Amino acid sequence: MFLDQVKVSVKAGKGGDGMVAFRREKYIPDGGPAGGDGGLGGDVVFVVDEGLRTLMDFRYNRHFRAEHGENGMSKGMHGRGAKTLFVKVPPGTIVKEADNGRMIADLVEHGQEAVVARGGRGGRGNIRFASPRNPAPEIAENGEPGDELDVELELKVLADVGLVGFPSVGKSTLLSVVSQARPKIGAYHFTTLVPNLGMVQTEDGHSFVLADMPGLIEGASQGVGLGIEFLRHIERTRVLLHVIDMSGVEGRDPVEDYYTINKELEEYDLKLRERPQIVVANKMDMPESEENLKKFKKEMADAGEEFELFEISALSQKGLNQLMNRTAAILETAPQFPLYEEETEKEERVLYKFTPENKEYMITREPDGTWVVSGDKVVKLYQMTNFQFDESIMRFSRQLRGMGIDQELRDKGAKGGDTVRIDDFEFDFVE
Ligand SMILES: Nc1nc2c(ncn2[C@@H]2O[C@H](COP(=O)(O)OP(=O)(O)OP(=O)(O)O)[C@@H](O)[C@H]2O)c(=O)[nH]1
Ligand SMILES: [Mg+2]
Repeated sequence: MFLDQVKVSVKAGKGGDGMVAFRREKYIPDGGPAGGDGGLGGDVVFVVDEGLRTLMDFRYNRHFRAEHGENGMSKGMHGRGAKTLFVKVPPGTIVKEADNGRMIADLVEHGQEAVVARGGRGGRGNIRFASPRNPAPEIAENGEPGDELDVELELKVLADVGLVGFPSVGKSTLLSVVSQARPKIGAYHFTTLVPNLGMVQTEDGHSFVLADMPGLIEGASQGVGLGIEFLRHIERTRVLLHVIDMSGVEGRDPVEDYYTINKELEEYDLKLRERPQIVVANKMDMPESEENLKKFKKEMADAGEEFELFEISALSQKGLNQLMNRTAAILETAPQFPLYEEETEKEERVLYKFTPENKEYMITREPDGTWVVSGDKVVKLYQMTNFQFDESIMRFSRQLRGMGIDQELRDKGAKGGDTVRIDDFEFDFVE
């Protein structure tokens, strides 16, 4: 199966907790604070690896967690920062926030990186809270939580090789026998309605993406049949495999087919005729094919048409290796297009840095009368408070007051003794 969309969850590391420590004995107040800061939590960074062509690796691995920063230590020692977690993605990967579809990054070039989840900063140790008025504070912050989010990865694949030809010549059949792709195959025209992609692995160790296109007919470039829609996809491929039904079972003439398809390609875009093209004589298992091929070769030679031709039978899987090896070899030297030729102009390609929304708090009331204070900033303050120390708790309540939360609670009618909840923490409101 060709995986071109996958949802993964990422979680950056939490910062290490700051430490409360004193130089000598804890109960000798002038010992001086000696608790170090926590280290930075690890970021989760997506990086493009040109060796990857699919999102296959994400099939069984969808959770990415960076490590936490190390806690601060006594004697003023800081905790170590955690390593960045690098997640490799193929070129052409678009990263979006799963919740709202917001684009985080459009990863195109080898080595390009995007920070998808940022690690939390380390909590400050008590050294940092010392002041002339409070020379031995029992205050330390816990580490900041790392970003946590689900992201949608989408691969905008650009096929390297495109299969073109009349309907029912066997394009989908060919794709199905050289790759894991399982396109619909049918004895009627226009079985294929949208391009199908498959990864081809040649026996000599090369790989490329092969696209099976809907059938072309005369007038396709003018919009006849399924027309222009997918000619755009063909335009992005670097090598064309022109599949011709040599059996003539449908009553068409292979020579005419050859000219008709090339005329349509040319009328759509002249450049398509310059693209390397291999002629694939298919259905060679049929009795009439041999004779038709002889005639085809002769007429082409007489007309001075030059191309490489491979005889195959997609149905009985004959001649496939030679064709695929040669295709891979041509690809090696075929011109490279800049990825996303057209889109580059339309969409601006920025590297989005992930910034969690810093919403201010919100106060709501539950049916049982509990006041609930929510919002990223408040919850973060709570999580970063070390509740083992009264001084730390007092600092927390000062911060809430500073944000105007006490006042707003009062304005909304909160009375002394009412329950207030922040995250999973409940306390009494004090007037
Ligand atoms: N005898 C024979 N039949 C073949 C061969 N390859 C494909 N077919 C048959 O030809 C018919 C059409 O095959 P598809 O692979 O669906 O053809 P297509 O080119 O993808 O057709 P569209 O999607 O309609 O454009 C099916 O009935 C296949 O079984 C072959 O090598 N030999
Ligand atoms: Mg098909």
